[in-house]
Amino acid sequence: MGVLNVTPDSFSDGGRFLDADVAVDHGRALIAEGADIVDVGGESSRPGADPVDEAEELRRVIPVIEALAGEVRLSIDTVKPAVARAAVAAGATLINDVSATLAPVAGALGVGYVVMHRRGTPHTMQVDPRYDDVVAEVKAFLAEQAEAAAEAGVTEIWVDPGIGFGKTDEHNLSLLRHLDEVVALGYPVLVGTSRKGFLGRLLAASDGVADPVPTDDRLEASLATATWAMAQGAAMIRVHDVRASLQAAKVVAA
Ligand code: PMM
Repeated sequence: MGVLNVTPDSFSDGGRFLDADVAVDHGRALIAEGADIVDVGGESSRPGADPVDEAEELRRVIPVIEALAGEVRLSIDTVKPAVARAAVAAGATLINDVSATLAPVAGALGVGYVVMHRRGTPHTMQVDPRYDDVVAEVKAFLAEQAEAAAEAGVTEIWVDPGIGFGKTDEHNLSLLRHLDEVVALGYPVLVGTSRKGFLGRLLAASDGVADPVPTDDRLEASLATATWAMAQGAAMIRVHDVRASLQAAKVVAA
């Protein structure tokens, strides 16, 4: 799954693809690099991000989906029912919902659904997240939500532990360390670690420097975690760097 953020403020690519034509070109580049799915998002979910109103989100994503429909499978990264509906009408066939609230929409529309775990909202999620047992709690949440999605009529259900969404670096690492347990729930697993903050901090700590390694210098770390996730059984990885990730995927598959 290649990431196409049509936002001014996403953490690694904010502002780069805000113009619809530029976004469509980038989507085509992701397809050329081998993406099976392009995940179009118009509202940043990074820690501290401000919500976007519905009209603006629609204005960002719908022309891009319309332009790319028919060229690749499209998913819509949104938490708003109206945006999900319009995106599906425009050609998206997968709803990627970081709020875990849109299963009824996916069920009614007959499209696939990604249920992701998060704690809090972008404004609150990184304020002292705590769990008694992060792996057990995330697994229980995903199992419950996936069952609810099935009851809502969704027939294609993905689960995602939500790396970076209301989790400390240690929580993220625990979830990756025990990803096989998430896979054992029996649903196809999606994992997104690409360029995320914990990688920048982990590399900086290892180098003994204070500032996190910048987003554009996290490719190798992203590939390491994607490779790990695939080896643990993840069925899909959500990435910015499609070509390199696909090469890693081919080697893991072999
Ligand atoms: N991460 C981001 C956005 N959407 N969706 C899913 N299912 N899983 C993720 O890990 C995820 C997501 C944040 O990354 P971005 O700002 O680069 O899009």
